[in-house]
Amino acid sequence: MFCFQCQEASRGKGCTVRGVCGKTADVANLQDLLIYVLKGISMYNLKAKDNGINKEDVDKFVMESLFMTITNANFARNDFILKVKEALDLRDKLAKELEEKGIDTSDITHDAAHWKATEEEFDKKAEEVGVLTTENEDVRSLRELITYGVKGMAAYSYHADNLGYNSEDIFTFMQKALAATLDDSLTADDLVNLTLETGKYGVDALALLDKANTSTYGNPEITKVNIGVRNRPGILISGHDLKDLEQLLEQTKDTGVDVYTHSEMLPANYYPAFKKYDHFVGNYGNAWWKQKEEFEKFNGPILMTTNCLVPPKDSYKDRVYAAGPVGFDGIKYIEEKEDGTKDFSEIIEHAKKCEPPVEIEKGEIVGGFAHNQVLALADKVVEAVKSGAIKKFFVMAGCDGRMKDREYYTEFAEKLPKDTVILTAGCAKYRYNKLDLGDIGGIPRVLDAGQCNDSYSLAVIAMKLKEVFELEDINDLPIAYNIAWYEQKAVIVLLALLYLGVKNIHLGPTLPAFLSENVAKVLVEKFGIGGISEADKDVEMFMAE
Ligand code: FSO
Ligand code: SF4
Repeated sequence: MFCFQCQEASRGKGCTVRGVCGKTADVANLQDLLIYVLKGISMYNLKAKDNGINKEDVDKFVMESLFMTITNANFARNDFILKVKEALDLRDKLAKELEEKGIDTSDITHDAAHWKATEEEFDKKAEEVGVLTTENEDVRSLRELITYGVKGMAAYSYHADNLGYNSEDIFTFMQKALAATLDDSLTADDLVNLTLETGKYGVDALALLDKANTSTYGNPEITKVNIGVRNRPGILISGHDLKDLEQLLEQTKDTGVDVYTHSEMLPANYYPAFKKYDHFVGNYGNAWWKQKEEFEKFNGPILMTTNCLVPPKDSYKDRVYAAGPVGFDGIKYIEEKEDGTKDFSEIIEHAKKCEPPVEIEKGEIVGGFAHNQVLALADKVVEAVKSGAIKKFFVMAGCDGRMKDREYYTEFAEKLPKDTVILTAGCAKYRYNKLDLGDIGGIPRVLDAGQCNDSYSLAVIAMKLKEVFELEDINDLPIAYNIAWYEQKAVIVLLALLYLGVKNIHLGPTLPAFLSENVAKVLVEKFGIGGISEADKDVEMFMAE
């Protein structure tokens, strides 16, 4: 195996024996193989699209399969074996259909579009199609940067699609980008351009998900979220899928079972539509990487709707349920029914037999500062900037992770001058959302917009402020970007911000292992991308900018 798609890539280079995330070598290889078939499918499906044939089932298959390969989503060998088989069938069916329609596919010659193997041969084939098969380091770097961006785009498109919002343009782009990563005629410059285009479609995907979420559940509003517990059994729901949460809340009504959010599901508490449920208690625990201790203490069943799953301990494994792209050998999977709904009754019955959660924290945290809410406060915010009460905003969106060097973000937040405000989104927030950082004239110093996709909200806020202050360039605003990344959704968020023209983003705790020296240089020269050093020094550096 060779995998370097996330921030925790071993030794900052890549995992080669087993993933730091817990992914086994055979699963890593099968993920590569699945991506490889998806590229073959894309070649045919783009041809179909060129000829006016639109196959939504293929679009969705590609999107869902991409999502399964994201870090910490699916660790189950069998899920990937089945998916690769399905993918090969789909690819060959598509090729046949085109042939029957008299569409010339003779220019589709790549092995990804033609290879065949029995299930027993999958592992061997998988070893031949991994990341390292692209020998040129820079081309490999760009190809993977694009692929990871597309994985992130697929994840966000998946949630929007669950709520009935999708875009053919986004589907087509994902496949165009996938196919392009096997096109040897493309130069490094072509791939740089494709990377920027990935950012453009990233913006579209984020905007679509924002529309899906807010049209379905209302605009997030300032909310105090309880982080303590009640004395009834509970179900803990994690991941990012709001539709799953809605169904769980509906199905747990009047059952005597409470529902708590975990990690990236916390922002669900900010949506008006979920406030009507009395048994929706609040949030339990912290960012994904603390789940081993926290799931143990929760006592009740846990529903993982997306990543980030940490390989569960035997002591609570029987309480973990998977849905959507998630998978792990030996945990129960809740299938989606034909009509698109899910039946969570098994989890609810399980919960009834469990003890209530052990209290690990008490009190409340405040969030709900997505674009609509912040813009409703715009007068107050603008006034605070004009009067000098707020000197600078710090966008500290992104992800958290288990590495010790992420303590930097807590320290950085603590050391920021009192006249600064942190704008956050994603699980990165758990490094500072429980600190007492105070407020500025009633505006809290940590404004949480929501999940990692709600980083889009922060960009909307920035664009609005640019308008209000009548500035030419978004970079003239008093906003600095100190972003923490972990997995591939953060890659699409980063590419989206670059597409929107944001410069001088600092990325940490380390730069991606998949950026070659030359590709990193392009990002530095074109966009002023930088790393981080020490909290003290960085606070000083940012404040002087
Ligand atoms: Fe975090 Fe995990 Fe939301 Fe990611 S829970 S790390 S970028 O999945 O998607 O922020
Ligand atoms: Fe390693 Fe990250 Fe890949 Fe897991 S996802 S194998 S931790 S690089």
